Amino acid sequence: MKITDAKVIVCCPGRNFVTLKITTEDGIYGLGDATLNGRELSVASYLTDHVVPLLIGRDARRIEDIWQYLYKGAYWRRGPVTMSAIAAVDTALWDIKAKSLNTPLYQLLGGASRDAVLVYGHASGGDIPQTVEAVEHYLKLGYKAIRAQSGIPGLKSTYGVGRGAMYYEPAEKDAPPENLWSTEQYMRFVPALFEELRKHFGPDIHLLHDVHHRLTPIEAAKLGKSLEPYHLFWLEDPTPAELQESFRLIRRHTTTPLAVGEVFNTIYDCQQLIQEQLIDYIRTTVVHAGGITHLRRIANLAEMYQVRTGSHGATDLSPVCMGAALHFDLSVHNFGIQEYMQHTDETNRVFPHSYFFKDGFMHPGEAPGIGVDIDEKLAAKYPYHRAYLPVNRKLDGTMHNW
Ligand code: CS2
Ligand code: MG
Repeated sequence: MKITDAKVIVCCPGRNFVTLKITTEDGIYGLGDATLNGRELSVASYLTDHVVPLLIGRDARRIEDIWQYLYKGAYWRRGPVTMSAIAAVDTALWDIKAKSLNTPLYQLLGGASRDAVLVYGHASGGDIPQTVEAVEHYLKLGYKAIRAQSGIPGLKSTYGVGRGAMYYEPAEKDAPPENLWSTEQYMRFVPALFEELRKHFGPDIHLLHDVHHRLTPIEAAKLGKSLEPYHLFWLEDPTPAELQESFRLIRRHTTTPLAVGEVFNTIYDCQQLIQEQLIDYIRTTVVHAGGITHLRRIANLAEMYQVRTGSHGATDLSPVCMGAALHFDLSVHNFGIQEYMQHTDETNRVFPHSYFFKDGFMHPGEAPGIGVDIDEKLAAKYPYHRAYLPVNRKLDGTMHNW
């Protein structure tokens, strides 16, 4: 089953997406997400200029060999651009293989390990009452797990706090916005937010919180400890994780479960975190961590150490990634939870899909392959628009973590 064509489609139905479409000699095609928020065109070029010429004529069924060929053959290993490009090829090849066998992808990954996939949604507000309202809204929609973020009194803008009820978008067009940060104000505020949420909603709902890598290990340890009475499902990215051993310090002080990994791109980024059992959930994704093939490797390592998966699923991961992620989630034994930030209607129209949400759970659907398509004509009506993630400064103007 020779690959006859591979092309990169860049579009911006509200936000930028990079999609790889691989076609085979018998007319079957597969899709892979290659979106790297704020650096989209570098992956598009990596694919078009360096990878696509190597794919033409290759047997699309040799998924593992093509993965190794692209990873080892490049000489330059790892990194978000390389691994997102490899992920796109890998996802498209799994899509092709499942379509050619006329089966939904999860059946090739060992079949369903559960009936449906638990997801969490994003509730946020400018202050505590607005965040309470947002959580209430998600509960009404049927969500069983909700991430709560709130604006901090005295700080003009806070990352991760949405401007619309459902379609929060982290990147902004043309130039990176600048947010202001105060660790002291944040650390005082967050326990009060969760105290209020537990008062309103009781002990049963799963509550999550994302720190966005903003604290030092000892600050993170203190925050985790102060949140213990509110028994969070997880505390995410408490500190930057380049130094995996920093999690030892956090772990020593708190039993609040920890989730890390949305910015990781290989198993080597989380090897120590997993093997020393320093985290509870690994958040690597299909698109940024080398595709289904590499994500399964990470999940298998994690399973040995009782670490569960909790893949990143923000709106900058396209519906192609979401579809692939749901097949992975449904099949992998040590699944924990999947993030689900809903895409806009215009994005959903460009990427028609079989996956669906019901009562707090999602399912990839039974369409052959990953069950996500692209309407190329419609995509062409939304040209690329340069956009960036915000940067974060302390009150005195110093650049802060992330
Ligand atoms: C966030 C994201 O979803 C999350 O957990 O951390 O908003 C993340 O910052 C963006 O996806 C970055 O592109
Ligand atoms: Mg996050």
